[in-house]
Amino acid sequence: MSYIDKDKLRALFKWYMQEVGEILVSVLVVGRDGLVIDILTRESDKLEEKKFIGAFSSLVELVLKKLTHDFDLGTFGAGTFDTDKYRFIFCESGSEYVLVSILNHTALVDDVFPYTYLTADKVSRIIDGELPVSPVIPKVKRDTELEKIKRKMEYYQSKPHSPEYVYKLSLIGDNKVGKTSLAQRYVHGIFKTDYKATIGTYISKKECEFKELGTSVRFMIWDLAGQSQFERLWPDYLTDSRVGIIVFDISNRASFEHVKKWYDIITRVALPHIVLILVGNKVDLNASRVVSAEEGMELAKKLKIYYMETSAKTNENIDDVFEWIALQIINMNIEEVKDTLFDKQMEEGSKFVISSPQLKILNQYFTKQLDYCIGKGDTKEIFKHLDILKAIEKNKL
Ligand SMILES: Nc1nc2c(ncn2[C@@H]2O[C@H](COP(=O)(O)OP(=O)(O)O)[C@@H](O)[C@H]2O)c(=O)[nH]1
Ligand SMILES: [Mg+2]
Repeated sequence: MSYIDKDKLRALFKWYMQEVGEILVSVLVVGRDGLVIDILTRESDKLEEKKFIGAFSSLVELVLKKLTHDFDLGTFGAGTFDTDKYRFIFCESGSEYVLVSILNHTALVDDVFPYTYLTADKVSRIIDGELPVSPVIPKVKRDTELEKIKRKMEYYQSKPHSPEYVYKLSLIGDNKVGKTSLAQRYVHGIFKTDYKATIGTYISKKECEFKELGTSVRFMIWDLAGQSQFERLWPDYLTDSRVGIIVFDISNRASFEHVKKWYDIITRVALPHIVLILVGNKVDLNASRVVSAEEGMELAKKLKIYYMETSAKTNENIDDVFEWIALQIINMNIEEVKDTLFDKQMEEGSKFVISSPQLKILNQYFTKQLDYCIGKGDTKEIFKHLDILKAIEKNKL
């Protein structure tokens, strides 16, 4: 077994416990062989830990047998098990490990599951050790209908967003279309052919910087697991998205046919004015293409969103997708145009403030981006934005 960053694991466990609350009494990572890799209990003394390892060990054979059976069938292993004192959630964490959460017997597992999958995904990446992993577990919102309406009203009444704001960007689409590859390519600049299936969701952060514009847009990227066993968690993970990238694989017809389904899912729970883009990935596989660029365009037009074709493998148009989104956001939030760069001021909570010369650059960006974006040129939306930009520019010069 290679080196495992246990400090990182513990930090992650602490976050997990903090977000779930008192009902989560212990967290363990266990190998497929039943060996405990690490454990954290709420009362952090050795005796307590032994007690939980004991409680767990009595179940280990039974549960691992079931999980092993699921593993062998190639399906995802996650399940609950109740004793009179505790509820256990067993969740596969990579192919070799299981995350075991020991909860108070009164706990409602449905409230805990979104965090469990997040934690399990991070555990597998920490053990993998190849890329940096943040131990931070963000809040996952489980809203009632009323809360949803309240939140939307708050959104309409709230102050405009500053460049300090972090935009929640959700990658959605069928399993295996390349969502994780796209995110990893953009965030880490790499492509691997053996990404483990995402468990629940995977989160990373990235700032899209425009040096010439003196500004940037920060993204928190939520890479959703598209497998249907996570279906009931999708609304929890997608709530509050401000950006959505709907991905399909140009060599997989079914993934294209499911785009509308994904569009409906995200628009139902996202905030108003979500920036959406449709991405046809794997253009390097042109020989086995079964969805034409025209079809992609046509569908995007119908949904009134933009279309781009990418390859996470060859890095084609990857940065452009995110740049395009960031520009949309800047464009939607331009507040004021000052004449020189030196006048540029940034108040707390203000929108993006850019100078006239910068506005020109922004215009250039938009024009450049238009070339990449298939089928966007003739959508009304882009012209509207360009017209607004031109109007601002005219008044100021
Ligand atoms: N040829 C090619 N393969 C890709 C591309 N993007 C992803 N893949 C492969 O498709 C498979 C699924 O990718 P993954 O990112 O895990 O998909 P996800 O389930 O949507 O997250 C992996 O084997 C990737 O290596 C691409 O642009 N071109
Ligand atoms: Mg994935």
